[in-house]
Amino acid sequence: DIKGFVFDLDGVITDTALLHGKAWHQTADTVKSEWTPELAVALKGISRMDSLEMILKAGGHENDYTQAQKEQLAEDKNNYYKTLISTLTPADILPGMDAFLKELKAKGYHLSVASASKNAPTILKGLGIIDMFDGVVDPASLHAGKPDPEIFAKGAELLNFQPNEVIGLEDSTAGLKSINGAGEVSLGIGDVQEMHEADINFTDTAQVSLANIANSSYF
Ligand code: B16
Ligand code: MG
Repeated sequence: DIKGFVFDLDGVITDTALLHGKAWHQTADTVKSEWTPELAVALKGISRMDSLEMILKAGGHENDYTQAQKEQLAEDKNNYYKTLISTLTPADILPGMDAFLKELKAKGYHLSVASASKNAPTILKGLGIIDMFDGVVDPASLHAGKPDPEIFAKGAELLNFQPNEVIGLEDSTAGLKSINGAGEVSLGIGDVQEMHEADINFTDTAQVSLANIANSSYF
């Protein structure tokens, strides 16, 4: 029986992927790596320092910066990103997700957040929904980020549920691998081909509801 839901944040509850992209684009320009739509997609769900490494690699610059310089680049990106997320309001919740969260709370499900973002609590407060969650996994506590199963395993642990008692929601392939590796039911939001590893797939957040989940071919 499903008793809880573990949510990714960026791309599932709100579209901060656009804001991450805006900030990383600036970093790519600084280090003279080409910014492409493919790179933007590949960075979804990837931690801050791993994202920076991928941007440096894209331009063949991975050995051009010292560790201290890399930390400075990541800090600059985060400072810019923080100004971008400071304007988030409840209007920035993706279509259908506010109604879905309310439906889950009304039916007594327990909810947690498994986001790679260290800014997750700030974002949830801006969106006005932090009180709906029983827990938020601290990404600083992880040994390995997505696609490792650890973050979604911890999301279920925070709720005191077994992996097969929760549904994990994701928009990234790295995140889906994490959910599947943790032994949870995976719900992928996005392009069918990109999300082919998901147990349940919806192309859009507006389609996510308990009725549509119950009617999906998985159940
Ligand atoms: P921060 P998610 C991820 O969030 C983003 O998708 C990814 O692009 C970002 O680099 C990562 O969080 C770290 O975020 O720099 O704010 O700590 O999709 O796992 O909710
Ligand atoms: Mg995401």
